[in-house]
Amino acid sequence: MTGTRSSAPSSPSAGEPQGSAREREIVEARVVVTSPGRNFVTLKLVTRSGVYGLGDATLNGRELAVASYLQDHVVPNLIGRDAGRIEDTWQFLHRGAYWRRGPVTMTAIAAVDVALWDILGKMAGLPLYRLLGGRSREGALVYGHANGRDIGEASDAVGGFLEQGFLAVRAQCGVPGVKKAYGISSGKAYEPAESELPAETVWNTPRYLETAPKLFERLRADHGSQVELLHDVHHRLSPIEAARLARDLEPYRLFWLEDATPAENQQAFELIRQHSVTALAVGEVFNSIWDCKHLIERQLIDYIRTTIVHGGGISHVRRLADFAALYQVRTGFHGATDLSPVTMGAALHFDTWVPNFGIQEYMFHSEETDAVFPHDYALREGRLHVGDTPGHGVDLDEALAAKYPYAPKQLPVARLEDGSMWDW
Ligand code: GCO
Ligand code: MG
Repeated sequence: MTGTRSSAPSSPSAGEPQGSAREREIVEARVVVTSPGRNFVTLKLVTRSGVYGLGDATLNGRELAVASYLQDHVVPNLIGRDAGRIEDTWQFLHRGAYWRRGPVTMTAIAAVDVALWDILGKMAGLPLYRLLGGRSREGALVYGHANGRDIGEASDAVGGFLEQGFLAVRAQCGVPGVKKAYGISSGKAYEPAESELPAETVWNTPRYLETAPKLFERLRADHGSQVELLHDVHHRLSPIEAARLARDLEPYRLFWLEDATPAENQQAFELIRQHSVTALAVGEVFNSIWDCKHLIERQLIDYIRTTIVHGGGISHVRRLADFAALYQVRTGFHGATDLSPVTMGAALHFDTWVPNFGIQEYMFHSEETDAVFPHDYALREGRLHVGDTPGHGVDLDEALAAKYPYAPKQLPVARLEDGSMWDW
């Protein structure tokens, strides 16, 4: 899918300064959908000078909705624009669209925004973190995903991460009597969007509430007090159940308890706070500062998870992070494998700069994905380090990408044992 201006990219004319308005003109925009192990949507913007930028536009299970939003409604507005007007383009796509917010819109805007920041970095010859204000830390603390069918297996998996040098690990385990509990993979790599139509799973809250504290009791007994442990409830509990779990987990000193209850009702977190001092993280499904304004202002959470691809790009997430800093809320960006290496690269530059950084989620992409998206970030001693390649440092091998056609896959759904729909 592509949009072009009749004149193709050409070399800058003699006498024009590097990065002039003419050189910065966007002459081509391509939406690339590829499936190297899983689906990814990428936007490539090309300027008249030939410098290009990449933005991730992947929304798990709804990939083609974002691809169409970009191709049919955004790309025609980009051709002929000055790639240097990052803020104005953001405002144009957000304010100017009239229909604001929502995951599809904000993911599309993010793709444009990140591609423009990438172009700015490449034209300036600077890595993205330097454009944002420079390095605040040497590397970004990351957490890996350990899971097991039972508590013993989950503990072994945590041990495996510690052997690899991880300092922080998210732990999930199977729940007796629950088939396909959240976070437990059937294969080697955890990938929830497995089938063309959503897989049906069955959820049992009382069994889960019994199991989770036992998992963390065992993890502290097996691995001691130094490792940072995290856990994701994945939106399954009511506010009072979430409060009870947060209180029951207190002795095990979690780095955070994530998505304990759905957060559309931001006030719900007041109840959890009244009952526990377990640190709380929320926000991977948010796409705007308005989704978490109350949570942050009332200091109802400790970490905000909204990351660049689903939160309107660097330009919006930067505002969100600055707002969160006023309340000592720190970032803890979503980083599951359904966010492409382009998002990971951009997020890591952000993490390297942002003063109120907390942690970064990191799951390994498949070898096929890494080959389609060559990048210069690297894991060392539990932290991810960005390189000094200008821009966000992640590229797209379009010839290789073309070998992996789109394959429709959706996320699972959850029901209670009586058949009622529940939150997955
Ligand atoms: C996490 C997440 C993911 C989501 C996935 C949905 O904390 O990593 O909850 O695994 O389920 O990103 O597409
Ligand atoms: Mg999560």
